[in-house]
Amino acid sequence: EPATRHSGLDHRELRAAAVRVLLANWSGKGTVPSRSLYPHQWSWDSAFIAIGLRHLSPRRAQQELEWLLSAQWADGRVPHIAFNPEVPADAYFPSPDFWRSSRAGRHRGAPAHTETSGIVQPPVHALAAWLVHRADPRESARRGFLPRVAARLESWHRYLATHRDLGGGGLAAVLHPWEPGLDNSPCWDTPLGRVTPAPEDSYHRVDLDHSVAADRPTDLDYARYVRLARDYRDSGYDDGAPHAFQVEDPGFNALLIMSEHALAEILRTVGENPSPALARAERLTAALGERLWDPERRIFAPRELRDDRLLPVAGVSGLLPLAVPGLPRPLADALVSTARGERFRLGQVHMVPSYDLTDSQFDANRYWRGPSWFNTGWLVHRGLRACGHTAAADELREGILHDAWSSGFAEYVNPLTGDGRGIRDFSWTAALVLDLLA
Ligand code: 9WN
Repeated sequence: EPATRHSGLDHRELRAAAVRVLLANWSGKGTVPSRSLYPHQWSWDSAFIAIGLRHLSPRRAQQELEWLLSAQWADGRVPHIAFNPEVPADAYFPSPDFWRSSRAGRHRGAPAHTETSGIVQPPVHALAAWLVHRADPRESARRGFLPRVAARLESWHRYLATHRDLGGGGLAAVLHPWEPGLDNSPCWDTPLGRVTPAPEDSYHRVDLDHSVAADRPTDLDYARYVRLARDYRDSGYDDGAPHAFQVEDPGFNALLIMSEHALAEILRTVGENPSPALARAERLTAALGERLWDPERRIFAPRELRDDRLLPVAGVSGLLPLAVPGLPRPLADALVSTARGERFRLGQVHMVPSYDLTDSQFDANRYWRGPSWFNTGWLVHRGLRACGHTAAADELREGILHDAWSSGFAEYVNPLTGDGRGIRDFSWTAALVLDLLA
């Protein structure tokens, strides 16, 4: 019996429990990913959370996105964290006094009224905004939701298309492993390995006060994360400055393409010209195929810009283009067969492992080095459904719901056993469950 075949799950009970998680994590203006480990607002978390919240309260889902977008910088970047000033500074590291956005980011138009980080996360926001609008178009129109967010989303995408096209090939680059959201994935081991670690006595890892060390990135990873973030800050968050870490990630770009299509719908709905968003989507899709397809592993792979080469790795972000509208059929078919093959064993393990099961760097428990996460599972599910793989999509959906329930809405699970890892009552786990149940 495959590990993912389940029965007897009470969907009403599951929905009620997911709602309780989201209500408990609502901070008044946005939702924290976790009360303990992540007590501020995170960028891509809020997008996934809004996708779930729309089934509970379309208005709250709109507010979630509006609040995040109010932390946007004038250069267009949406910061990966919007800090809540009411939360003590030592509750999360790196804190506002590390990022110093209102001072160090002044020349890039960081807001003066609020503190944020200076890096970004995957652009899921326009997709989320469109899905939130569609959940209740009347409430959306009444509040003028789309007109409120359209210009901000357009400027966010323009920032990525211009300031972040560091490779010159039409894709957005990430400058820090926190940016693609898959922090310690083995995908980054080679480029990150070149970064000189910051002295470990120069900061304190608050994350280890809330989570098991074996489930989290190592101290050496953190020392390098700190170095990269400090250097970027000290350049005044200048995308044109030299960067020790510069990678084009397939997941980040796939989400950007999905969001460009959503933005085109948003622009059409508010009576504006959708062509710029559609043109960017087309260019990005072509560049994704030209620059990131690995014909040997039959998956999309990250391109390291320093040496201009594809990294020989298979991570879950390489499967996410499955959800890109209009991905050429042969590529979509190849991705499905890779997902079903020995590297990810879709249908035989719990959800979708974050990294290649056959690689020596796979670790079933440590964060993004192997565990299955609910947001990437949701995205692969969306891709399977869009490509007409209905039975596989249904099976993955059941698996996601079951794993969320049995793990208490864990942050991630061991793909081989389904055991919850990281913290519990994690917001996007609950939100995406609500979406799958709707
Ligand atoms: C750093 C909030 C975030 C997620 C990321 C996840 C983790 C932060 C951390 O938590 O990253 O941004 O402190 O480890 O990797 O995807 O957005 O849930």
